[in-house]
Amino acid sequence: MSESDKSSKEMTLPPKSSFGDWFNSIIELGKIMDVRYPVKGLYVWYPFGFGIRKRVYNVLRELLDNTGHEEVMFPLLIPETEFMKEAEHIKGFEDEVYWVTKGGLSPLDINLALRPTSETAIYPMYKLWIRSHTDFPVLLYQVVNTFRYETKATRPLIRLREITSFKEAHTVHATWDDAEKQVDRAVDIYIQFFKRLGVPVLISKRPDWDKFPGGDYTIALDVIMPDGKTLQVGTCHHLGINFAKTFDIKYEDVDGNQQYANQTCYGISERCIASLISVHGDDKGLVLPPEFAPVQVVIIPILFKKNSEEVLNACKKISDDLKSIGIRVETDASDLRPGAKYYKWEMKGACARIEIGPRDIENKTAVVVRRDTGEKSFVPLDDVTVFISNMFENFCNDLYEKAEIEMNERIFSCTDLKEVSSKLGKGVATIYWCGSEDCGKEMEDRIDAGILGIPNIDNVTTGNCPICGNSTDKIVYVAKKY
Ligand code: A5A
Ligand code: ZN
Repeated sequence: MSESDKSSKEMTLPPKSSFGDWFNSIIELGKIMDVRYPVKGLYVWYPFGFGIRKRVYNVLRELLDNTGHEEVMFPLLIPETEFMKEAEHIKGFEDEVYWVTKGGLSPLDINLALRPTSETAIYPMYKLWIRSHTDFPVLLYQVVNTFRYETKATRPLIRLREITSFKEAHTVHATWDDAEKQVDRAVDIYIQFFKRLGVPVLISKRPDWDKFPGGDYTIALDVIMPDGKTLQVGTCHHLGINFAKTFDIKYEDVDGNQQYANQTCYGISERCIASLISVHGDDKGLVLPPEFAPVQVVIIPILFKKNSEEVLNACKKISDDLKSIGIRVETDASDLRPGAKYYKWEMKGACARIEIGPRDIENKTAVVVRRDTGEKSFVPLDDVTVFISNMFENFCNDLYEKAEIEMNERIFSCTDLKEVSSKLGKGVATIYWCGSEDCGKEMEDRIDAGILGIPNIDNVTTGNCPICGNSTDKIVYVAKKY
């Protein structure tokens, strides 16, 4: 038995109500990542976890490819001379950059940054590629690893020093308005993406002091995690012409004049998988929508001396039928007791378990147990395939609806800061805010929590800013943030 098998054998999953411990344990017990790699903030994907990751990113790629984006690949190393060009951008990232300073034993002529994000790698090339208004829109993305020397506590999937699954899109447009429309489209794509994961999100416009360094504004997606804290799972930035000026990205407009290009960028990391696991998982382990479960159905033969061959044959038949319609099935005929097998496959988030024993053979039925609800059905052997495919059709939507109800129960509309404080830790509070930075920051100090931003919902009522007392129709989300 390997070390990791031993350690996970000894571990049991804490209840999800102790979310921090639950999350750390499920990363190991669910075979998502090995956290024992000897560099802080770097983790190793297990094959099972990577199977989930692969399927999640296939969906992300599909959504981008179907909306006119093209995938590319830029270098990991960025020369210091390019990195240092955009003043705001540097200010935002300089504490977080890893530097390569030597080649072998010799110091490099120009130090090289490990990309913390790729604006300064991509935009010098955009300068060369973009010539005319007919080149627009440019819609490129890449899925790469990026490096950020994070100083807050690192955690697998949530705060990494090597982000392994950084999807960044970088788009170029003629006008500011065109770029604004692209930001809206990007937000829509991300909402659809999270819907495919069954994960409801909150959308808000970040306050100016929290926008992307070098951008005009940022729209962010946040997920309310089970402990009531929010996780920023995606961001879409309008970059205006700030980077175009720095990197000299110009195009010839219809009248033959040279203009600076308008740009956007938007990113998603493996935090999307953190939210997938955290929102749906339960006290027994992973719960995954069928699209993302490496093993969708597990068949468990209940074997006694009597009829064991018939039981195995029936299992084989069902397994073949399910495979023929593209379902990922595993038959667990190992020596473990049935209870131990249930435990193992519940932990791994198999969406359905099929049990077949001698009595089932006599009745020509199988027992089918649905992972998320625990619902048990007796299904005629000949109908199992149809039963499973019907179950899977609604599975993700059911998860989404449940999660959406839970999310809405965790949004509290508040009228004063005392009320806000009493709700933080349970979820997100909304409160009026005049919009001034002074009031915003004082509010954050007083409640010891963060402003997420102004939600994209029409607010028709007015109220008073809790700091200056001025009347306003703006409300903000505030929360304890990851
Ligand atoms: N170039 C743009 C897209 C960019 O870098 N935006 S960003 O800085 O906001 O990062 C994009 C997303 O990556 C964030 O919204 C967040 O969800 C995720 N992210 C940022 N730092 C991370 C870290 N250290 N570990 C995991 N995910 C991170
Ligand atoms: Zn105010």
